[in-house]
Amino acid sequence: MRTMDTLDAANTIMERADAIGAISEEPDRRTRRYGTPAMRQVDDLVAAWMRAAGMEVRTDAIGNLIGRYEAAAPNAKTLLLGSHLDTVRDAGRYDGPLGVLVALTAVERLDARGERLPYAVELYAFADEEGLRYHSGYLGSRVVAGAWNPDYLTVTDSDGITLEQAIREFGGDPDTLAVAARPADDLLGYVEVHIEQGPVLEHRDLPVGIVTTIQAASRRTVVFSGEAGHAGTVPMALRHDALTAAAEFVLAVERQGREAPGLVATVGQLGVEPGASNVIPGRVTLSLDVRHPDAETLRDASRALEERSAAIAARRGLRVEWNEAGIGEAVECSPRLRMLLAQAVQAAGIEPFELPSGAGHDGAALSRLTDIAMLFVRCKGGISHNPAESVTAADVAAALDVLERFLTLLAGASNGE
Ligand code: HGY
Ligand code: MN
Ligand code: MN
Repeated sequence: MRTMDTLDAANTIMERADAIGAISEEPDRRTRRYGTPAMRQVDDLVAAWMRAAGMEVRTDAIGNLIGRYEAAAPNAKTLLLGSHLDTVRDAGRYDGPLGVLVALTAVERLDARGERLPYAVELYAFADEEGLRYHSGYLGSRVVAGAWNPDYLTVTDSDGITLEQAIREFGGDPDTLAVAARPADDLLGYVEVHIEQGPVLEHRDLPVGIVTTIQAASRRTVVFSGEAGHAGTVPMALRHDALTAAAEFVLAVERQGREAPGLVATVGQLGVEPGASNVIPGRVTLSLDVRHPDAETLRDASRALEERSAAIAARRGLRVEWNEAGIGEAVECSPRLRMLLAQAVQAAGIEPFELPSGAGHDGAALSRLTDIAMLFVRCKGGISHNPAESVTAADVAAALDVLERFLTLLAGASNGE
């Protein structure tokens, strides 16, 4: 049974998640895109909590918020903790913020006890994990990991604002992003607490689980170009309707996802131009998110879908373009850190259970820089990317308890070096 003060701390985490969740750029749903005033508001709130927890606070060249809690002695190693504060559209309260808040609370409780670890702790509240505004997720953690691609800077959002402008307006410095990577020589690793966003822990009746791998993922846009025309005069047989071609392709994506074992494939966005009820759609842009535990299988599935889209376009007399998007390779979590997490879970009186992550996380980007590990927290019905996302204070207390035990075990295992 968790101690009362851990449960009290978990209740504070829930209250803080509600306070963060109340901040949105849209009046009737929870949305926080990179670089918006809503993100500034959340960063200011979290920065105040970080300072009150005894951390030195700064922001980096892309606007990640970073709190550092010094070690007991100088020249010690550093453990990175973190997650993200941006959201998808119409989001829940916990995807991202829960990880930041559990880590922040663990540091806050160290500070309250006047304790220092033999290593420093740096807490990253990443500025853009979901990629909602610029369609290329993990911008914040890519900068930290040294995986920044300057080509991103010219991408525009739905208002025509380039990422470069957005970074400057957010107080960042686009000119230094390519050299803003965090040095890795002092790192002990990166650990992220995150909701599972799936039903497995609930099914196993476990409050937390340890992540084995983060699956490979690709995100791109596909454009079908046909011929806009008058809805009343162009005979059906003479049309080059971009929307009906896209619709056929969307169903082909679903079929491929259903038929290929372990594959998931999603079209989440679809833009129809010119978008008038009496005009045959001339151009459709759709998003394509494809994932699989194995990157090679993912590449094969993407190739098959590209061929499918070309066949649909040819038969209907249209053109189709695929914009090249990187494939995020599948990422193994560190056996060393997983073993320490398992010991911490066991010591917390919970059965250690390992599971893969279907969702992408900042840890995948940071795995270029250092060893990573993730602790999943059960979420109701596995629902996420949905305002109905929900966790219990008891499970949050379990995660906090496990993280605190992990910090102690890491101190013993590393003694700061
Ligand atoms: O898309 C994902 O898996 C993550 O939520 N960005
Ligand atoms: Mn997330
Ligand atoms: Mn997410």
